[in-house]
Amino acid sequence: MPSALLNVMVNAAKKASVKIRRDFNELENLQVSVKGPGDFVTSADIRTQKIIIDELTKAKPDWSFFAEEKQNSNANNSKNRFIIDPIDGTTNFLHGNPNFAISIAAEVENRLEAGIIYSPVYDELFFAERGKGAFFNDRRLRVAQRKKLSESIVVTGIPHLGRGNKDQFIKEMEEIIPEVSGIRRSGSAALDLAWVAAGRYDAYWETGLSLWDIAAGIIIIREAGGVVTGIDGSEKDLYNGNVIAGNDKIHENLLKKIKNIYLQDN
Ligand code: 2AM
Ligand code: CA
Repeated sequence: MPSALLNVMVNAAKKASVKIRRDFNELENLQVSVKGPGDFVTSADIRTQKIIIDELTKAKPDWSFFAEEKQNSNANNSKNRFIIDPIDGTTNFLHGNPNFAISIAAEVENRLEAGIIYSPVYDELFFAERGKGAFFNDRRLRVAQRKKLSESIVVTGIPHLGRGNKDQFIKEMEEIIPEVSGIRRSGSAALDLAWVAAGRYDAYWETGLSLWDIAAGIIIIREAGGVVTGIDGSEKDLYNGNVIAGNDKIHENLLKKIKNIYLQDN
């Protein structure tokens, strides 16, 4: 049975999604406008976040928020907070690509207690609570059980104009390409983590993220029996937005390959 806290988070995401889907369908018309869809998307992000925060505040008025569009709203001394990305995969959204999601995590006494990732267009909900397992809609989630990188599909982020370390990424690719069954790039860190939890990907790594991109995914992966750490293997590096995730064996194998490259450059 999902807890009251989880229900509040799911309801907030679903309420915001009604508007997101409407905005997503409007994008087609905006592509042809002179100004283009960029500003519209920014305001879609802000509007979505407001709906989510308003809903969460009704249920938990004394909690604080750590969220992409306004980094520390309601800043108080609360040890309880929601960590929110209203639209993770904004570039996909902007291009009419449905691969984006709402990500909401709840931290109680400074520890991750619950996480949800909801994709409004696919209508897929991934969620977890500490000690209660991870779920996809009503089904229990398990990470994939493959033990060899040679059988694995791994997903990552790719540097692009204005973001990321190209040289580091190319070194990583030289290591990883000859080892794996496939490499993917989806554009939403939250969905990448959810899909690793669901066994659709065997592993994921990416650097330079923010906590709101990954907080819900961290608890969902762990409750699905997976391992997620920073790229130096630590929890601190994970909370700095550098992520590697998979089942224990694949995580260990991938970490061995990526860690040294990462440490040379950081
Ligand atoms: P966003 O869509 O909410 O911006 C894509 O590789 C992932 O990186 C997405 O989850 C994306 O989140 C995130 N991302 C894009 N730009 C970022 C930035 N400047 N800092 C942190 N994360 C970013
Ligand atoms: Ca994001």
